[in-house]
Amino acid sequence: MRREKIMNAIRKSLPSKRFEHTLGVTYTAACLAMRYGEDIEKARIAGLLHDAAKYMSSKEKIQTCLKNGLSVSEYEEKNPELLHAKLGAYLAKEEYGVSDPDILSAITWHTTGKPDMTLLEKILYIADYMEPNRDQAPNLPEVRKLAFLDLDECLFLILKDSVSYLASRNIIIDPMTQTTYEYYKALRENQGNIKKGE
Ligand code: DGI
Ligand code: FE
Ligand code: FE
Repeated sequence: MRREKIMNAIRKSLPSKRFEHTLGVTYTAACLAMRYGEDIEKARIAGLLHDAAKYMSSKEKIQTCLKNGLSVSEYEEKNPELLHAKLGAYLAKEEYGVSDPDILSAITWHTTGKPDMTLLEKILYIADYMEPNRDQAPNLPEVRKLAFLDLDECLFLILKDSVSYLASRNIIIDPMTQTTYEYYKALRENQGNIKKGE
């Protein structure tokens, strides 16, 4: 499906607030793609479709995964909201005809992140967190500035704040969120040592 067609279909399928967020992610991802030399069109398609599965019910999320051979971990079973990421990639492929593996994997990992993300995965993860309609997260001004200066440093700050937010609200942290946080924390510490010549 062409981008305009995808946008019209997504506009119809999401509540207006979520569509506004979706456009915010799309434009923010496009800006980051410009900054870092990623394919702008891929960033826009990933942005448009990343939350496509957000409004399936929990039951529908689990059933759609099981029916289509997508894994559901014990954490995902307890927090089916997490499944909207891999189901977004599923809908992107099956309903919107997206076959590009870079786009599908960026959508799959946009909620938890994963260690050693590709450029497009980082761009979508960061754009989702900092798009202009977001106003709840702490440190947004710093995150927004860092995004254009140092992607890995920006990821670390987002992951640190997300893990402490989830912990402070007694929300179970998905192992992939935790592993991603530890990966980018270690990467940052190692790079710090290299800079200091250790
Ligand atoms: O879909 P969005 O709201 O745009 O953003 P998102 O895809 O980052 O999803 C945010 C939701 O995912 C929010 O309700 C918190 C939840 N979430 C993110 N990481 C974890 C998590 N929930 C649990 N239980 N564990 C996590 O590690
Ligand atoms: Fe999401
Ligand atoms: Fe989102």
